[in-house]
Amino acid sequence: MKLSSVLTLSLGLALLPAGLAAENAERATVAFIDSAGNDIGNGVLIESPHGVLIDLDLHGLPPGRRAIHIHAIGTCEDPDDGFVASGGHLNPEGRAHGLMNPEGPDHGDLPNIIVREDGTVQVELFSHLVSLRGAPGRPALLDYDGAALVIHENRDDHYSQPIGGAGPRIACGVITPEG
Ligand SMILES: [Cu+2]
Repeated sequence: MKLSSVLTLSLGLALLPAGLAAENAERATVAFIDSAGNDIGNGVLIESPHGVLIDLDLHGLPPGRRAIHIHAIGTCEDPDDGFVASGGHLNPEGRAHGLMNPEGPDHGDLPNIIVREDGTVQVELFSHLVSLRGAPGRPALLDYDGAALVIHENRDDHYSQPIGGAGPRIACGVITPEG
């Protein structure tokens, strides 16, 4: 490709209306339940060229810093059993856990969420490690067995194995294709 056409191409991309890419981006939704089976809010996941934006609007959670991860199986069918059916972290390459771990992170790792005193949290997280439908180096959340977002009782120390000391699972939401 000639330099001039490269320049034209990059200019063309730069001139795209800012909202257009996001509006056309693939989305998934997540409806969360707690361990009593109560609705505690929702999330939206939006595919980007570099990963997935995770927009959360939750209530009914214990105040404080809580771990949240992407777990490998798209089910929250067992609140009475602590959501173990959602499996371990999305981790197809068997990496060590932890955003701060030199051997990590695994593909399910995310920063902690911080729940307000009234039990609510609104936050945008971003994972450059995953994709909704599959992309080079970024495993798909919407694969044959899906994936779930799982909130834990404790904060994630982002380092220790296997899950950063996050403790029991207190909430869960299945990542579901929109539409
Ligand atoms: Cu987890």
